[in-house]
Amino acid sequence: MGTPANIIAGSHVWVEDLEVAWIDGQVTNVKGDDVEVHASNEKKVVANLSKIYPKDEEASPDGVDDMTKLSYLHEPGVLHNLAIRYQLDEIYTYTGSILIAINPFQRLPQLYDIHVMEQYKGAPFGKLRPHVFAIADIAFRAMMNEGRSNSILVSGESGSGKTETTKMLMQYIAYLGGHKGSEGRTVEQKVLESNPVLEAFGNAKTVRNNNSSRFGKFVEIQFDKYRRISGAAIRTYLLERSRVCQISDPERNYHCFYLLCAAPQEDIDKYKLGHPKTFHYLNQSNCYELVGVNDAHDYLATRKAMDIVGISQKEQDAIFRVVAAILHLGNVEFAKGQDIDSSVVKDDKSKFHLQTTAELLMCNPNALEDALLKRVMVTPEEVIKRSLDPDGALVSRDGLAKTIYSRLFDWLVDKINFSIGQDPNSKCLIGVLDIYGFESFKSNSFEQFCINYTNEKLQQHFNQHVFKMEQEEYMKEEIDWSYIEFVDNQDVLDLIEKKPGGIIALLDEACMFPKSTHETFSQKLYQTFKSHKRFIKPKLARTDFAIAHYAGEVQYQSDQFLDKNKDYVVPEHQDLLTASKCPFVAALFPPLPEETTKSSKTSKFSSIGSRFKLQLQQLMETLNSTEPHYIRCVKPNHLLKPSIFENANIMQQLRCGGVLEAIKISCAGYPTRKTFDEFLRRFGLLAPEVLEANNDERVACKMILEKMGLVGAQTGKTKIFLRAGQMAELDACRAVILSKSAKTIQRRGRTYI
Ligand code: AOV
Ligand code: MG
Repeated sequence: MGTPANIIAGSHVWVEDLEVAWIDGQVTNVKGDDVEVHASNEKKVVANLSKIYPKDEEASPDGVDDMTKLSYLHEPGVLHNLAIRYQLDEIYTYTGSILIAINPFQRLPQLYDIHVMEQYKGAPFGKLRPHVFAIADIAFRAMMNEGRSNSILVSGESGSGKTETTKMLMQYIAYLGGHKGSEGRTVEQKVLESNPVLEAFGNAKTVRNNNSSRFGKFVEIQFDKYRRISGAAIRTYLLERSRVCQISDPERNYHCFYLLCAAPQEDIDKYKLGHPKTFHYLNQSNCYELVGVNDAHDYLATRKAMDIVGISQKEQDAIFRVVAAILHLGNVEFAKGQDIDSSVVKDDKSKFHLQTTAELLMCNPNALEDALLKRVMVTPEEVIKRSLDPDGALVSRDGLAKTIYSRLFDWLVDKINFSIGQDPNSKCLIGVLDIYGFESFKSNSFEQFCINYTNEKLQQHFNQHVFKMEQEEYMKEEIDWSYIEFVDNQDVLDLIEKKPGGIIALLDEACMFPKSTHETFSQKLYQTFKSHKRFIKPKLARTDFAIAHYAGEVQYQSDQFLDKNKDYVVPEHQDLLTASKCPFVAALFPPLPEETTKSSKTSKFSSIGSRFKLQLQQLMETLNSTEPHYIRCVKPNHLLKPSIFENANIMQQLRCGGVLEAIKISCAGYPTRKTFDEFLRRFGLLAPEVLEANNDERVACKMILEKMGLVGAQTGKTKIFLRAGQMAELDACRAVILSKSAKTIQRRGRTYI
């Protein structure tokens, strides 16, 4: 970001530091390209001139609310500005029209109460302190004024505050477009209450976040012609299924399991529950409780939220019965049977849990045992029952648990959507996207692959919006503009999703070919992408592969990729549950159409990766038809504690999210543009004489700009391009004129406005 100018002895500067990213100091000597700095931690540092940035000594001690107002725009300046604001509990900062939100890790209720909402309603952008409400307000007003759909994209790494931010956005949108004063369950109430329900079943404690969303979510709020909320649709993406059966310390399984174990005694007895410690699916980790969370209270709260979103008592009972059944199912263990490679239910304890699972799912216990232990093989000659060995039975058990849980989650989403209702006549909507952030763990599997793929897609959308579209537009309009370069990530996306030949396509191929293993799959990847810039074969790994993502390199373990990509319900499990006496359970497993059951069971599979890719494509199409707004959430520290601002870590997040490039572009460019016609309709009243003179539109716009003395604004071929802040200036003048004329009209005894 710009090389330093005029660095001499005595200059106040920022210099790179391994520990705190950037440290300030004063130059003591300059020798050629070497600069000697006396840093504020009393250390002497010698650094190359290109690594030194000037520090603004005149800068306000409280920082600036929009980075584009910084006089020196560079990484240390941006970071320092965020740091001083964060210490003052100013967690929001703009960079042009993008909002940066730094997780406070403490409740700040005064920041979100109803009075604050009132203030932001209709307030010109930039007039009040930066806020999520301001972003929701522009989206809402843009929709009102232009009749166009808008979307708000919330991104950031795990634990950075996306879900909390989304909740505030929804609350504010409900406040703006809600049915004020109406009794009962309004659309917006149902939308808001869908949160605790989906969180209970789709969120869990991870090492990064005590309430981590393990699914992606896009909420589409529909408005009627009076711009009131008339419907909503919630789309979810790829719930992490493996968590149901496998967790590692100190993480937890999905919240609903612990809530249910803390239910009132009556429910505990009904479902034969006990302490979470007694269940295998929960006791693989030693974490049972969350600080500040009361599971007993949350159980009741979840049921109340379920009431509001329209889930009946009967359905609620069935839902929790299924949740309990999964816990019992996880406790069924297996031992070697008499025949080779066969297995039996291990002991009385396991038999009890098997019996209880069958009771709760209302299916035949013998049929359940068979479904867990045996597979039916159909050969041209005969139908034979083959036994599974204890390991096979364990896989079968966990597969069943995962399938039931993911069907349950999908049922909840469908039910909520049905109960909220869609407005088929709605012409405009506001979409809010809260999707899992970029993940890179020690061990990364298919889930991380899909999550990071999603983030690549969104990053491209962001790039396209902020970078490509700006530049293309400037070039098209032939206005003065010097090209700013940025790194596009299309090559990573090609690597993953290209058809044929991308990783997902190769994975599908491997899944369809019965002899494939993760070894053959990895070999195929190594061969195919030998010279791909974004694909890396790690030196010491035999089957791992790495991708150079926009946010950094991630190494994936391929061993479960094939299994996890197969959305395949074992026919025995399917038949068992279709036959359940409980209509709720049976409905989770509708009978398969004739055709699929007849065709060969091994070669047909439905690919999770390909379906996910399709879902993402659809999401992108929806987003592309809207006017996007971006909120970048930042996680200030890994301890999840207030007031700790880890410089290097935050710098990395700003870099990954493209925030630094976006700042540069929005500063250098023209963040506001209006067609001549739009501009004249809005600002013609600033110069009525220009309109009266019947000038050509372009000339008229130019004359208005000149009259208002806007320096730097440009007139393109079809549009006016304004520098940051100029729109607000014009709006302020317009407001003065409007209020004057309103007064005149009122004085005449008639009120129009
Ligand atoms: P995420 O959605 O970005 O992570 P969350 O929104 O769940 O992150 O935020 C994590 C935690 O940070 C919350 O549980 C709160 O304790 C705290 N927090 C975040 N934003 C605020 C706020 N504005 N005010 C107060 N506390 C906040 V993930 O879903 O893991 O990618 O998968
Ligand atoms: Mg979340």
